[in-house]
Amino acid sequence: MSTYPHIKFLTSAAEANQLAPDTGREIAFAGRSNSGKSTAINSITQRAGLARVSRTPGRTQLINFFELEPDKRLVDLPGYGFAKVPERIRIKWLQLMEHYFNVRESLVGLVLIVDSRRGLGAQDAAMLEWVLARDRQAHVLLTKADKLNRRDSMRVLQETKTACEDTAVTAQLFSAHAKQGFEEARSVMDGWLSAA
Ligand SMILES: Nc1nc2c(ncn2[C@@H]2O[C@H](COP(=O)(O)OP(=O)(O)OP(=O)(O)O)[C@@H](O)[C@H]2O)c(=O)[nH]1
Ligand SMILES: [Mg+2]
Repeated sequence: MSTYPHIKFLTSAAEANQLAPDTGREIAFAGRSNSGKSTAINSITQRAGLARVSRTPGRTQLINFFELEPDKRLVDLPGYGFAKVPERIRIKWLQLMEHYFNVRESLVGLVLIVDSRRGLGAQDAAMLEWVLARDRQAHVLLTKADKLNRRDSMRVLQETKTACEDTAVTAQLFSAHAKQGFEEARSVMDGWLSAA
């Protein structure tokens, strides 16, 4: 299974006109601020420090593009749901995300990052609706599973699956710290990137 040996940072976009060329296939990572998006990208690609891990929630206000190989990309989307973000930043985020999801032909799937201690929230559900409405795939990573005991982590996984049961959305437990769920995530992503 691929661990993407040639992955490299491609470009950052703060504005709609700065997106990477819309060719080939790409997978976007989205989630609340501080849910563990950048950490998940680093873990799945086995490249510590590739996507910056923030100490201050909400720091990543850019769309960051990483190239796995020519015409295959991962995209780290700016987080949402951070209470202290000013209204004008929130509106800008919404406009940039709407633009991205509306125009992006190369987007094949969304990896939705959800802190397993919080579970799926209203904004996460809205994100899933956006991608499902555009006939894209979606997979939920319930991160920081190392913070829960086995019983609680199984409960949140089951609740997430139940919430998504009428859709094609899949879900799994994930922990960067415990190195849990990397292969499962990679195999979902490889399937999306290689499908005809
Ligand atoms: N215990 C534990 N902590 C984690 C895990 N993954 C991420 N974290 C921590 O969660 C915090 C946020 O991680 P990031 O990867 O920066 O989260 P993000 O979603 O990219 O955050 P923004 O870019 O600010 O939206 C960091 O302090 C990480 O060390 C995990 O699997 N287990
Ligand atoms: Mg980040």
